[in-house]
Amino acid sequence: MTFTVSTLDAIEILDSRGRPTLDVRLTLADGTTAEAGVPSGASTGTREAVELRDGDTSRYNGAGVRNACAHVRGELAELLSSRTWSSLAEADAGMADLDGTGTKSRLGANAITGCSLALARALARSAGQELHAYLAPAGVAPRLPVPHFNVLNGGVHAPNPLDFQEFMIAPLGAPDLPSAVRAGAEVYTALRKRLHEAGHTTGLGDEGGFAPGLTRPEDALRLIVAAITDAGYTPGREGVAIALDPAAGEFRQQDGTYLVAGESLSSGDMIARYEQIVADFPVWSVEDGLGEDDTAGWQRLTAALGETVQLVGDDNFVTDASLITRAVTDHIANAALIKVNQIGTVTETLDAMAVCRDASYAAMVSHRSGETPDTFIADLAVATGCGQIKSGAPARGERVAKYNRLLAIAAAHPGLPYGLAARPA
Ligand code: 2PG
Ligand code: MG
Repeated sequence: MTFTVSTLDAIEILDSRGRPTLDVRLTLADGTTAEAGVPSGASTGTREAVELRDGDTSRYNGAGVRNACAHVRGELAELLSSRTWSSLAEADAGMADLDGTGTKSRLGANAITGCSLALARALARSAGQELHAYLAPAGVAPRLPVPHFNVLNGGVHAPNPLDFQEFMIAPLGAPDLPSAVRAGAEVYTALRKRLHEAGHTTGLGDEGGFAPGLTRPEDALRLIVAAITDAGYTPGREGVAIALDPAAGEFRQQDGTYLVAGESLSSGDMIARYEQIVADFPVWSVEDGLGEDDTAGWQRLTAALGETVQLVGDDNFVTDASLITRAVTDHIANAALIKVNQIGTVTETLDAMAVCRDASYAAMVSHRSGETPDTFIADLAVATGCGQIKSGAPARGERVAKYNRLLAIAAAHPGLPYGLAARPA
């Protein structure tokens, strides 16, 4: 299906952290319109596509995105309306070429991401398809993903002393998506009660999880296991399991050691710590367990735990098909986190997910810590059949918007399977 863009515009809006981001609006020549809100991360990999921020310290401490908006309505609008395109992939490649930097830093990865998301949405509408149906790659069976609810926040997402960034609950044993959402919300409520009774604050971090003044990750895990039981669920893969994103790059020191609860740990010590954690707690998945450049550590971690635990690369893979391809050769991790704005276009994101499928690596579609109510990632997760999504707590509007979109898809398509994608042997 060929198409032409007739108008493209963007305005500066606020994300869930109160920082500026873009809302992109696009019209196709056939009159179809679509919008997209652009997410923004706080714990970022060094090889991520680069957001364009104005740097004008008289506005939003320099974080304004007026220049990125100007590029949307300027160069990007000019490009997309200049000709007829044969596919989203062609238009995405055209935007990356126009930027010309390889990191999308000239026009802004935030500007290009917004255009790509809005264009994909418009093309789906124009074809009369739901977004997940439009995005589904040929030969891939769609599936409702296991939601990974981030119920306890630390690291750079919360002002508490907890070094690990995300403690998620994953209802792997739920029979269907509505039951999984219910389990997530019930455990979240039970955790609030536990924390309150133990005298901890129940204030929230950036992704809607509680941010108590805990220090040791094991103490957080103990409370979460208790909350799972309190809510009437079985802790573990047959019921509600736990997934961690320590985001270890954020507490890796100059000398290569990791500072956890005031203790300085080598890569080897960290691996031993994870081995103990997975022995003691129902942790089924660990993301960014080590820093992005700790390649030898990642190889040892994968050798030690890769057979039994899902090991997800985020900061080291940045949704980049070539980096994931290299990691497969290097025996690093067995899964990739997937964020559209980390690489900058929908097409490159689908490419990264295709690499995962070919290599039998799992893939988990992810929100960012700075979000808008945009629900694109819910459709992306269903379309690609990857079986996993993380979108923060089962609370706060910008987080639950994605889970609620999944509930709507589930209701409209009762035949869609739910759960982890089967990993080919
Ligand atoms: C992560 C993400 C999302 P941020 O590290 O996985 O949870 O955080 O968006 O801050 O990079
Ligand atoms: Mg991460």
